[in-house]
Amino acid sequence: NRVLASRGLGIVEDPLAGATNETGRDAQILIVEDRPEAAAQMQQALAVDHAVHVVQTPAEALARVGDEDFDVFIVSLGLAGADGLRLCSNLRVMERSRNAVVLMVADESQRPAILRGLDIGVHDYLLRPVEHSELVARVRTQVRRKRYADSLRASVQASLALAVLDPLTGLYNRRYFDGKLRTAFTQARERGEKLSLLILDIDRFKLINDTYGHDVGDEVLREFARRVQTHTRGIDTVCRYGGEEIVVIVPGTPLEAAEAVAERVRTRIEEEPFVVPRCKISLDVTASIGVASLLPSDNSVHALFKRADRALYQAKTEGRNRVVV
Ligand code: GH3
Ligand code: MG
Ligand code: MG
Ligand code: MG
Repeated sequence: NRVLASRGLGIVEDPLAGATNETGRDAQILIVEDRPEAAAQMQQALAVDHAVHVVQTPAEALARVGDEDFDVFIVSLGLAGADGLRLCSNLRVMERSRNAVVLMVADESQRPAILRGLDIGVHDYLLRPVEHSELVARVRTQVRRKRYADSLRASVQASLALAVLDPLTGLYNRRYFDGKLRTAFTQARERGEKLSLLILDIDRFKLINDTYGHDVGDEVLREFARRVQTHTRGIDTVCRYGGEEIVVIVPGTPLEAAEAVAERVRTRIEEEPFVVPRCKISLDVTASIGVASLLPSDNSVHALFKRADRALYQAKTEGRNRVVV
């Protein structure tokens, strides 16, 4: 595979490389057509290349979308007593189908509806009587285009994830933390909400590395990350700040409640030994935690961060394995 670029986000493979030999076959297709003969003809033409399903009403189509992923929808604009165009519009915006291909089948007399369809993002249309080879070719082209778009989307998402995640622990990295803390700070100020920050640091971690080796140290870091993540809430942001330091942004939470969170996390680390299965060792690990909350006098995130860092330093000097606010 050709390599496109490496911009500090890891190597991004060229998504076009796959698209060029994409055949546009083996798609999941749903035909929405209430004229049995027309439906059967389209199904027959497309079944050579694809898996083809047929329903008769928009309601049936929407029910199927809830359960299955389709690549292509072929919607008749001449459904008796039902609005095919509205279905097209729904399919284009619904989470489950918005990346799928939508094609319309219409009569020449329905030009205005076709134009409206194209305007709301329907990909293409076919005029009745539908010509088999044209149907097959248009579907194939759209499937190829969709797969290219899918691979682009996937590689963009992968790059974005790489840019904000720490590879060892899977937590957010410091780059992400810096931006997120600024945003949380601004929001809390604007809305008059509470905001707290935890800084956690493993006690005597260097000793673990020195005694058992760096690999065991890495395993301990992963387990540390897992426990902090598990014992905080979904809306809290857990990031690996540096070596064996984790920071947690705790929005909407005053100092006393943040202290309770910190105490719970500290206990969960202390009370269960860390097991490294590969080496059959079980280690007693503890961590020190500094906690701080936003004050009206804080001019920037630095003031908040500094207080939490000082609290952590105090926890270390007072004997470790403790929470200081
Ligand atoms: P304290 O209780 O004062 O925090 O003592 P400590 O030994 O934990 O503190 P110190 O900052 O002296 O040591 C941190 C160690 O963390 C030193 C560094 O080699 C190690 N470290 C940093 N990143 C990693 C990593 O990704 N993997 C491993 N295994 N070790 C790491
Ligand atoms: Mg240290
Ligand atoms: Mg440490
Ligand atoms: Mg440290």
